[in-house]
Amino acid sequence: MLPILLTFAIFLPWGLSFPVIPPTLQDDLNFFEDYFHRFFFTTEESQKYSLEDQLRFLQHFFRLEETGWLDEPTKALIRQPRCGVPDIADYSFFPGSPKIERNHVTYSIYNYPVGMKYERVEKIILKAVKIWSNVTPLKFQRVYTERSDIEFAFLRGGHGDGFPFDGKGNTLAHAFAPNPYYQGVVHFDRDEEWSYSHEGINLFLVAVHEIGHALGLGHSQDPNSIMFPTYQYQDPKYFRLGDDDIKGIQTLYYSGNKSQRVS
Ligand code: TQI
Ligand code: CA
Ligand code: ZN
Ligand code: ZN
Repeated sequence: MLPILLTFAIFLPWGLSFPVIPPTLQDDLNFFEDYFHRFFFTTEESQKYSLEDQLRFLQHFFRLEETGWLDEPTKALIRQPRCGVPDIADYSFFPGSPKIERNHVTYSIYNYPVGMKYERVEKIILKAVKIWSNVTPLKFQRVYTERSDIEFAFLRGGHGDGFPFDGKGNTLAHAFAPNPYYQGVVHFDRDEEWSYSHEGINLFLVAVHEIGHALGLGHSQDPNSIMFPTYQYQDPKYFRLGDDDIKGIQTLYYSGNKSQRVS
C-alpha cells in the first residue's frame, strides 16, 4: 500500500499544476505559427511544410541548432521584442532587428547568370545597392576578395546552405538576415530567366528586394513597397523605393543606438 500512496503523494501536486495539455505549449505553437506567417511563408505556402520542417527552416535561418522542436532558444528568439515600431507601419524586421553594424559594407559577386553580360550584371548590382545607400548611412564597395560582407551568387538546386532552389519558377532568390558571425549572402536561382527588361525575371528588381532582406528588412504589407512579397514588373529606369521601404530602412539604420532595446 505504501508505494501507491507515495506515488500519489508525489504526483498530486504535478497533476494540479499541469493540466493534460499545457496551455503554454499551445500558446507557443500559435505564436510560432503567427510569427512564421508574418516573417516567412504565407499561410498557404506553409501548408506544404510540416511544423517540424518550419521550425528547422527558422532555426537554420537564424543559425540556431536545428532540432525541429520549439525548444527554449527558439522560443526566446520568436518572443524577442520587436523594437518599438508601431503596428501602423507596414514594413517589418527580423526578430531582434539585426542589421549590419558597420557603415562600410563590402560586396562581391561570385558568378554571373547565363545569357547576361557580366558588365551589365555588375552595373545592375551596383545600381541596386545604390538604391539603399541613397537613403541610409551605408556605403557599398565592390571587392574581389573572398571575404566580403555580402556575396552575390547565381546557384542552382541544392547549393549547400539548406535552402535548395527549385528550377525555373517559384522561388527566385533568397538572402539571410544580417548576422555578425556569418557572411551575408544573396543567392539567385540560376535556373530563372534573368533579364534586363520585362521579359523573364528582372534582375534589378529582385536584387533590390533581396538586398533589403540582407540589410535587415522583412516583408512589407504595402503593395507599393519593393519589400512586398510578390513580384511586379516596373521599369528599372524610373524605379524608386516606396515610402514604406524608406521608413523601414531608416528606422533600422538611423536608430542612433546600436542596441535596439525596448524600454
Ligand atoms: N524568395 C523569398 C523572398 O526573398 C524568400 C523568402 C521568403 C524570404 N520569406 C522570406 C527571404 C523572408 C527573407 C525573408 O521573398 S522569392 C520576390 C517577390 C522572391 C520573391 O523567390 O519568393 C522577390 C524573391 F517579392 F517579388 F515576390 C524576390 Cl522580389
Ligand atoms: Ca526557382
Ligand atoms: Zn542559398
Ligand atoms: Zn522577400
